[in-house]
Amino acid sequence: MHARVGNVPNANQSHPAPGMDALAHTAVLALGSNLGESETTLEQAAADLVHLSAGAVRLVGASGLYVTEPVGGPADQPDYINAILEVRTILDPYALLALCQQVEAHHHRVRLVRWGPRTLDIDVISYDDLVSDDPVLTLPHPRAHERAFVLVPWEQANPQAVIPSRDAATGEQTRHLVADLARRVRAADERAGVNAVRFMRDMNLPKNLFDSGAESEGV
Ligand code: A4P
Ligand code: MG
Repeated sequence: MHARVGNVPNANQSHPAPGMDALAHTAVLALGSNLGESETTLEQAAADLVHLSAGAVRLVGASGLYVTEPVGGPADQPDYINAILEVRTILDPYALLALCQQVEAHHHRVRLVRWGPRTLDIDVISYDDLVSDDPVLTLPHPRAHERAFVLVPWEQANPQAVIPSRDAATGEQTRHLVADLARRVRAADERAGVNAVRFMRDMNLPKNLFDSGAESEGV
């Protein structure tokens, strides 16, 4: 992908908190945990994303916490807690990924088994309308469009959300309503007689993590 934005701060650099109107990009992050105190970990991770970025990331939307059945990975791993955050940011996509990995490390994430149990996973699900097949940062996340544990909370966080994709045959970029994809995966679950994604409760997040919109409205 060639989406690096010139002169944007790195996630590890310290810089003054920008005004809301400077947070030009919208990204969607998926959080998952099935080890340790998962509910607290996800809420703490949301705060870490804002604080460790020194304000270069602010929240604009958050789903509730969902209890979800593990997809793939070793048999008998515990259920996950999953959630979605919609953020505004000045970080470029790679700096945002680095920030997510920094927050994962902060919560003692270790990588032992693919899709194995973890204290915290943060995936970049989408970043503006970017479509990229870079293995370091594939956008949108390559499995997001088929995963109930992403789509159902995402629809809750933003019922109007869209996910971009590129037609493999024509190379043309298209967009799908997340709500439509969520309906499809829920229907498949119903047919299979499973309830793989269950709403648990709202996330407990302080208001100051959120973009108030005040600056851009001139308030
Ligand atoms: N990478 C490429 N694109 C991205 C992206 N958009 N976001 C690279 C984040 N990372 C991306 O990730 C492996 C590598 O993917 C990174 O080095 C990064 O450069 P990882 O976090 O180390 O490993 P992972 O999360 O185990 O791999 P992966 O392939 O992202 O896993 P998935 O597909 O996200 O699946 N079931 C339930 N119910 N809930 C879950 O949250 N999660 C997984 C992980 C499986 N089953 C689950 C859940
Ligand atoms: Mg991951």
